[in-house]
Amino acid sequence: MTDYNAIQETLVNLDEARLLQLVNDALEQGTPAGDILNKGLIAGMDIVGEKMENEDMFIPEVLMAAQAMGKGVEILKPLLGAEDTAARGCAVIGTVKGDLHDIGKNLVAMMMGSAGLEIHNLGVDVAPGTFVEEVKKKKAGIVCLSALLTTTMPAMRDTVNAIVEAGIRDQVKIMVGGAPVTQAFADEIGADGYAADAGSASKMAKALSV
Ligand code: B1M
Repeated sequence: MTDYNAIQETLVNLDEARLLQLVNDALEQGTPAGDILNKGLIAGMDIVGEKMENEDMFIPEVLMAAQAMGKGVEILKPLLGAEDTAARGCAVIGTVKGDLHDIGKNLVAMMMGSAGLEIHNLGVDVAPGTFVEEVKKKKAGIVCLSALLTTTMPAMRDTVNAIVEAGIRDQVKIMVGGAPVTQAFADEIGADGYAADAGSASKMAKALSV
């Protein structure tokens, strides 16, 4: 049986080589990739977050944990949620202005991609105007905004406003998500959808793109 605690502890202890070994071992044992991701890596990252908050871990260490998690996700990627390959529509995704967190956003992008959407990942610290330009350029039907900081949530509102001001609001559905974001906030800023995790974000994008 897969020892999820061991995966979490190894991530927190920044032992990347051992972490990747445990991820591979778990796959060999037949553990579903989604369980390794959610019960191992994401749960481990939550502990890193608590330690960061309590000042038991500092930015360089958190970055190392994030890198190790990224490599673990790379191993799981081909096995996560592959569905069909026919493009269902085009989505632009990015982390909003001022925010550098990208692990969750990249997971959302990956799940949407494997659900058949054509994804244009704009990266982090994306200005409202850049979202507008890319939606126009790619003729995207969905724009996905991620924020991990309470201080960058207003940049989501700014982005929605920029989309309205650019006169393209009726051409694009807006989805928002990230740990501090809620359905109430999504409603308040006029987004079309909110999803709490990558799996539900992918389902919602499929629903919005039909
Ligand atoms: Co930051 N950080 N961080 N950090 N960091 C948090 C978010 C924090 C909660 C930690 C804490 O104090 N407990 C806290 C935010 C507090 C708040 O605002 N409420 C925090 C802080 C304060 C900061 C800094 C300000 C610290 C400082 O400098 N003093 C700083 C800000 C930098 C900036 O962005 N301008 C900072 C920096 C960093 C690092 C660079 C070191 C690193 C990021 C590296 C990277 O991303 N490449 C980092 C990390 C790793 C974290 C924690 C530990 C982990 C985040 C993560 O990757 N989680 C985080 C604590 C935590 O979350 N427990 C923390 C795993 C990931 C899979 O989950 O991103 O939530 P998540 O994504 C989920 C869902 O949210 C959802 O789906 C994903 C998968 O299921 N989702 C969407 C995400 N986007 C979505 C979009 C959607 C739908 C769903 O639709 C479009």
